[in-house]
Amino acid sequence: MSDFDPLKDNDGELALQETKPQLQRPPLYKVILLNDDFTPMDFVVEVLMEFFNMSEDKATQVMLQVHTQGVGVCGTYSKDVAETKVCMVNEYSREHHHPLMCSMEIA
Ligand code: TYC
Repeated sequence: MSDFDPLKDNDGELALQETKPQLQRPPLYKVILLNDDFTPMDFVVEVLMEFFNMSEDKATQVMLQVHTQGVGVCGTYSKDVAETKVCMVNEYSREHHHPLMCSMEIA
């Protein structure tokens, strides 16, 4: 009978197969604003400053990007933070009777 043992490296020692670490970074999400024809520009700038900590200049730049291109990125966050920001912005917009839409997508 053969002495071959697949669990050993056949010099009498146990053969240990190395495994790759299974850790992966949690996915990030982009929070995005969508354009519409009704929300006033200053309201969008205010939202970007209040909820995304942008300077007035940066907020104006992002608002104009959304206005001309249809969509713009407010920031990139973990899933929980992105979900919270989306909810807060949409709730705030509805409270002020504006149709502004904020949503998220995987980065
Ligand atoms: N298009 C809007 C207007 O002309 C302004 C606007 C910009 C609305 C960005 C939404 O996410 C938005 N008043």
